[in-house]
Amino acid sequence: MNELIQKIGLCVERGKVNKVSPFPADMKGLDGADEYTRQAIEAGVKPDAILQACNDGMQRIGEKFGRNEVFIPELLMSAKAMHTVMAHLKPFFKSGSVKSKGKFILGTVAGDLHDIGKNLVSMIIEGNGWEVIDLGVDVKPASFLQKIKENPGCVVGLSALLTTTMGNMADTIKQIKASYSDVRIIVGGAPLTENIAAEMGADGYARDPQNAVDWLNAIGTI
Ligand code: B1M
Repeated sequence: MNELIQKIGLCVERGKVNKVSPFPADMKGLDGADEYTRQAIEAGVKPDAILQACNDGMQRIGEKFGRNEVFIPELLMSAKAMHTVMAHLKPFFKSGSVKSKGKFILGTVAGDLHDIGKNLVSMIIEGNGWEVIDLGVDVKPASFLQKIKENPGCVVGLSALLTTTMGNMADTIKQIKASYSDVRIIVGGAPLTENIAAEMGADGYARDPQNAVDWLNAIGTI
């Protein structure tokens, strides 16, 4: 089992999506994230352990990127491999029988294209009984405002992965609060801290999806 988990992490790190994928050249013809995840699930490996391996793989490729050892195309392939794994994990985080606890409008803020963390947050919050309205990436304040208008009583979640887009997050919060002062907003993403979130005027900060679920369940809505 451990071996399978390690292989999944390696496939994410190296951007090996599946067996037919020719990238990376030294892994051509070998199983990829797709096949190993299937095998791991069949072998009874816990989805949490698979997710952790993926996060570790992303962490390693991120560090390589930071050291200029890999470039954007490699990052994109890693993201693709991780999306492939997440597609397998999604059913495990979904529980259809739970009555909706409320509506959660989620998006990565304007100027920011990172969506892996946001998608994890989406899956896990949905799995905990919230109706998630995922607006995607590079979401302008006007799009959040429109969805809030259409969904009274909703809670909003904002994600940002770049220090340069944290300003857009602050601006989004300011615009939402100016029009809908009652709407509660939780933020998350690698460059944020609890203090930064508070300075931006967010009501909550979550360092990971479970943290966000705990916060949402604590505040409740409808
Ligand atoms: Co980019 N990127 N990237 N990137 N990228 C980082 C973030 C970076 C740290 C890499 C580095 O330099 N070491 C760096 C940011 C530096 C900074 O600003 N501090 C960086 C950079 C610089 C860039 C570009 C500017 C590169 C360039 O073009 N020169 C560019 C920007 C594009 C843009 O957005 N406008 C860019 C592009 C990309 C790709 C498109 C190639 C790709 C994204 C693909 C995709 O998402 N579909 C990419 C990737 C993959 C990364 C790294 C390697 C991995 C990010 C990731 O998915 N992590 C990343 C380095 C790293 O993180 N080690 C890096 C896994 C994910 C599960 O974690 O997203 O942190 P994370 O989410 C966590 C928590 O943060 C939290 O929960 C998640 C699960 O635990 N969380 C929330 C997130 N949102 C939340 C919301 C919540 C609650 C919790 O409530 C609402």
